[in-house]
Amino acid sequence: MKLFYASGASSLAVHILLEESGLKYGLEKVNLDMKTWNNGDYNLINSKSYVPALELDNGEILTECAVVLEYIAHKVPAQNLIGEYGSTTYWQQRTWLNYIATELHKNFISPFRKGNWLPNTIESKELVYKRVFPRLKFVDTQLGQQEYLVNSHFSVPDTYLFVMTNWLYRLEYEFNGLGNLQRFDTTMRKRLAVQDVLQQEGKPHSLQD
Ligand SMILES: N[C@@H](CCC(=O)N[C@@H](CS)C(=O)NCC(=O)O)C(=O)O
Repeated sequence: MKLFYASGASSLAVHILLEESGLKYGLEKVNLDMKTWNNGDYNLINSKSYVPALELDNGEILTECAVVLEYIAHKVPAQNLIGEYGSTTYWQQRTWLNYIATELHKNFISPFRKGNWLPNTIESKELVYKRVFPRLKFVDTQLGQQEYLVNSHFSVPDTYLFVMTNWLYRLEYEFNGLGNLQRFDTTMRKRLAVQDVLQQEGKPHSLQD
């Protein structure tokens, strides 16, 4: 498998999960400003122009972060990254994946973006924070004192939530009132896979135009 990624983007969740899974994988860095990668036009890989994209061993391309995450987790059932299909745990994890994709991830995207998906002006930063804060507050309350989102056990939606808390730091947003999420972020950063992946990806994709 091969992951098309941009440093610090939502593809980070997939990268972390691949590392946690123990599966063999390769990496291809995408330049999201130019929509290029090592072999040319990235739109020929994913015509939605987004990362992540996962090239499967048979050459097919899988897209949509939440779906790619679920796909990887099901490949390694022994790792317990996702509950058995149909179990309560599975549906709780699916609910979080959907919530993070639709309520958090997309609300982090600046309505004024030019060449960047994250807000990069004071005005757009404020506007985005107004949209994401109440949703993050909901997650913070649900998380409570648990270490991880579902049953206090590390699983697939935690990798996606970590991208969101990492963006809070990148955008220099306040964690005011989000103490549980801040603790979650610290817990995630202690995981070896997370440390390895952050080091591998290096400096995040620029917030400049
Ligand atoms: N629906 C897609 C959205 C992915 C997405 O928004 N990716 C961002 C990075 S976090 C991106 O590639 N943006 C490039 C652009 O907007 O041109 C998914 O869930 O995977």
